[in-house]
Amino acid sequence: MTQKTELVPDIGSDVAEVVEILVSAGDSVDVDQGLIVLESDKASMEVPSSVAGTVVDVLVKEGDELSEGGEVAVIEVAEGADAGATPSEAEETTPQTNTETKQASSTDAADSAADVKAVSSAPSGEEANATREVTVPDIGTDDAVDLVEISVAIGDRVDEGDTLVVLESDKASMEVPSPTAGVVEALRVQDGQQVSQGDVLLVLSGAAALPASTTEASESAAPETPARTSSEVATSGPAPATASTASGGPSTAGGEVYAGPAVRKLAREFGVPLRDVKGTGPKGRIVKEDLHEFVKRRLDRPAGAGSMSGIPDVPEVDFAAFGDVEVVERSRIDKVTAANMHRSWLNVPHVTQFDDADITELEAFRKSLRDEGEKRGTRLTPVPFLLKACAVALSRHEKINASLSDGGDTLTLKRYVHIGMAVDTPAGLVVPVIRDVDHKSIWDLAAEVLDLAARARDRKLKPAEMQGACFTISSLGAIGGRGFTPIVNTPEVAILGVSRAQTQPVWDGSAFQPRLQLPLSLSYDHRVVNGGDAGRFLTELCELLGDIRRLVL
Ligand code: CAO
Repeated sequence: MTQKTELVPDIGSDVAEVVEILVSAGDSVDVDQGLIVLESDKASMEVPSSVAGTVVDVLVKEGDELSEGGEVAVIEVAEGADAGATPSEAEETTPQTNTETKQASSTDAADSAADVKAVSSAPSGEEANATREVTVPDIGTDDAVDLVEISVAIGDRVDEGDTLVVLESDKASMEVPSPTAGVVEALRVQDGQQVSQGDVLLVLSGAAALPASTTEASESAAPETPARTSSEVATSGPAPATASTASGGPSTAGGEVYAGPAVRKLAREFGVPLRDVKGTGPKGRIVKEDLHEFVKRRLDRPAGAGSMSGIPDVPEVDFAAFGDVEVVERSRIDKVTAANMHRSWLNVPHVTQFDDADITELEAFRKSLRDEGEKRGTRLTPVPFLLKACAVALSRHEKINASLSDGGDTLTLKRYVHIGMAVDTPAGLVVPVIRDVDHKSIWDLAAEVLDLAARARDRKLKPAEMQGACFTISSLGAIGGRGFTPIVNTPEVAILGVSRAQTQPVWDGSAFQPRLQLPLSLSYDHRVVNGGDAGRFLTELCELLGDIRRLVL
C-alpha cells in the first residue's frame, strides 16, 4: 500500500489558518475531495486530496497556521489508483499538491505572474483620461465560471487591489482585484452571468490619477501587459487568480462573508444570501452546518415570514449594552407555539367578536354540585359547561366546525366535535383535545379536563391527544382579565377566549339586577366565517350558557 502526504499548495500568501477540517482518520476520500479549508486575510481555499484512498492521519488541527509545503494529511492510496501524478496531471489538479507534485507547484507560482498580467488593463484613449478594460484573469480553466458578485458600481472610485467582482466555480471562489486605481466608468457584465478568461469585466477611467504602474500598463495594448508582479500579488490584499487558485483550491471570500467554495455553492443552490447567515466557525466563518441550521430555521418559520418574504426582520439589539442580561434557551414547546402562532397570524384574516354570557344560574347549579363532585372524586369548574355548550353550538353551526381545503376551494365540514383546550404549563402552552364532546356528559368532561390538564402540566400527553381538534377554547377565567383576542389555531377556523366572570348590574327592564357575566371573545377566520355566522354562533352560545336546560333540547 502506498501512502501519500498531502501538502499545502501555493496559497498566494505567506501563511493561512486552518479553519475547517473536512475529513478524519478512516474516511474514504476521492480525488479532488476537500481535506481542509485554509483561510488567509482575504482568501479561502479547500486543499483537496490528489488521490483516492483512505485518510490515515490528519496532521493539522483547526487554528494551525500553515504555509506552502506544510503537511496536511496522510492518505493511503486506494488499490489500483495512481499515486504519482505526472507533472502535467499535477498542474491540472493543483492545488492537490503532494510530495510528487511539489515541482508543479513552483511552476504554478511562476505562472501566477502571468495570471496577474491577465488581470490587466487594455489601454484606450488619452493618457490623461485613459480608460482601460479590466478582463477576467487566467482562471486556470477554459470553462466559463459564474460571476457571483459585482462588488463595485458605476462611478465608484477604486484603489489598486480593491475587489471588483467575485468569480466562482464548483471548487473555488476568487475576487478579481483592481489592477490599478481609477473610477468605474462602465460595467460590461451582470450578476450571475458566466465569464471566461479574457472577457471584459468593466472599464476604469482616470488614468491621470493612476500610479506609474498603470501608465506602464496603458502603454501596451496587449492583454498580457503586466500590471503587477507576483510579489505584489502576495502583499496587496485580495489574492488574484493564481493558477492554483483557479484549478480548484484557493477561494477568496467576498466582502465580510467568510465561507469556503463548497458552502458558497450550497448557499447558491439553496438561494440563501450568505450575508444573512451567522457563521459559527473561527472568525465567524460560515460552515455547512450554519447553512443547514439557517435553512432549517427558515423552514420552521411560518410561510410568508421573515426577510425572505419581504417582511423585514426585527433588528437584533445588543441588550447587554444597556445593563446585565441573561440569555435563556426557550423550551421546545415555546418555539413550536411561536411558529404556529406566527403561521396562523400571517395566514388568517382575524376578526374577534365579543359578548357576555349570563352564567348566574349556571354558577348556582355548578356550586350545588360541589358535594356530588367530591363524592365522584372530581371537581366541576366552568370549563366542562363551556365545552358542552360549544359542542352543541358547533353541531348547529357547521361553518364554525369546518376547515378550508383544496387551497381554499372547498370546505371540509366535520361530522364530529373534538375541542382543543389551551392549558398553561410551565413548559409552555399545550392544547390537548377532548374528543366527541357532544356525546359526553358534564361529569365525563369534568374528569377529562382534570386528567388532560394534569398530564399536560406533567408533559405526559401523547401526540395523538393533541391532534384532531375542530375548535379551541382558551380559558383565562381562573387567571383574570376582562377580554382578549385569541389567535385561531389553524386549520381550525374559530377559537373561543374566556375571561373572568364578574357580577355586573344588568337592566331587566325595570331595575338593575346583579348578574354574573362571563366575557367571551370569538376570533374567527374571516375567509370562512362571516360576521353573521360568528354573531349567530356566539349569540347561541351565550343563550346556551345563560340557560343550560337548552343544552338538552
Ligand atoms: N371566571 C371566574 N372564575 C373562573 C373562571 C372564569 N371564567 N374559570 C375558572 N374559574 C375558577 C374556577 O371555577 C376555579 O374556582 P373554584 O375552584 O372556586 O370553582 C378556579 O377558577 C380555578 O380553575 P382551574 O384553572 O383549576 O380550572 P378550569 O377548568 O377553569 O381551567 C384549564 C382549566 C386547563 C383551562 C386552566 O387551568 C388553564 O390552564 N387555563 C389557561 C389557558 C391558557 O393559557 N390560555 C391562553 C392561551 S393563548 O396564550
